[in-house]
Amino acid sequence: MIRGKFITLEGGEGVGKTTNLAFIKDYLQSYDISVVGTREPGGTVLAEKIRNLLLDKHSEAISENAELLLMFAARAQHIKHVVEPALAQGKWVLCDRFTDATYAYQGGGRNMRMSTIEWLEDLVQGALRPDLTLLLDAPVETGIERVRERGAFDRFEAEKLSFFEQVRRAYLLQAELHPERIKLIKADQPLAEVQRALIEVIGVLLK
Ligand code: Z5A
Repeated sequence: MIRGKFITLEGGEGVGKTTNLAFIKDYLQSYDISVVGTREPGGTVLAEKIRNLLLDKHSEAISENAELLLMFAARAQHIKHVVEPALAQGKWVLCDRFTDATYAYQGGGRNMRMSTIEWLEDLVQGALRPDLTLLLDAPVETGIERVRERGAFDRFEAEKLSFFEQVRRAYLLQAELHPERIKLIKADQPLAEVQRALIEVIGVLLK
């Protein structure tokens, strides 16, 4: 059995990850590829419970270390029960956020050490890395404006503008560090243009 491909979608709030995951899934299925769409944090029953712990606002502040470890605890469950089994069965896995989000939010946003994240990445993932990462990039204000229309903010969405600027910078740094894997897509253009760019990049994997 040929192992499937692992594609991740990344970017700040409201850049269009969820919208475009559905679009890419349909596109790949039109090529008779079996696709599993999933997300992080989450993707399994236990990991979705951890997601709720991470996104809900609590009276007790979550420490930065607890936040980082909960992200990787959810990821360990997700890899073991969803990602690895699907790839081994030859399915393609499309994931809304993965470890680049940890580098961006916990590393960039919270100023945590990148070397600590690297250590956890090796521990939890072993050799697993995405085959392709689509980084949707737009000015922070554009994404926030889109998300604002949705109403109530979660624990991350309630952060200050400067936090999201740091997240964006850290994502762009990840793209510079891994140009083979991470493809930058300009997300502040009409959806049809974004999707044209996505198809162009994904086409390389289909060849
Ligand atoms: N987090 C972390 O800290 N560390 C980690 O390791 C991981 C995650 C894995 C949950 O993520 C939180 O977890 C997240 C980071 C943290 N923090 N926050 N906030 P999430 O993925 O659930 O949260 P999100 O980024 O806020 O997702 P989102 O708000 O759903 O954004 P999106 O999926 O990128 O956007 P969308 O829902 O597809 O689109 C938003 C709206 O814009 C919608 O109305 C679309 O129709 C519209 N849209 C999309 N594209 C366009 C274009 N091109 N033009 C116009 N309108 C558009």
